[in-house]
Amino acid sequence: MAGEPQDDCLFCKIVAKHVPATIVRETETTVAFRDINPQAPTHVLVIPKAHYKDAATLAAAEPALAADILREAQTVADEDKLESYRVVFNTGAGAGQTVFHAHAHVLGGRGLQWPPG
Ligand code: IU
Repeated sequence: MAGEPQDDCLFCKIVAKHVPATIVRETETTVAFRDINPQAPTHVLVIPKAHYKDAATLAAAEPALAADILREAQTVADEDKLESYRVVFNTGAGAGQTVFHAHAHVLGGRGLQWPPG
């Protein structure tokens, strides 16, 4: 069924607390944790507890949950006192997606270049 936990999904295991992560926020529908390989002083991943393979699939199936992710990204930025920050949804292997459970990268705490690589 759409959104059900997947046995082979690392982020589902983080949601279930079967794999450790440095969790900074948790709501009824989302978890936010520090990226294990940070690319900026703040690098937090905000994920839905429900499993969707990418952000577009999540938004199509549960738009309110996609909105929860964006709200949580702002709250993470507020809590880390970021004046500016970037939210990235890598979608598809060609764009650098390596974990196929929807997630927003929240990056900040240093100058960020545009365009990204
Ligand atoms: P990507 O957009 O799918 O490439 O992002 C996946 C991120 O998950 C990436 O930045 C990894 O460093 C991060 N990550 C993690 O935080 N903890 C883990 O155990 C694993 C990956 I594996």
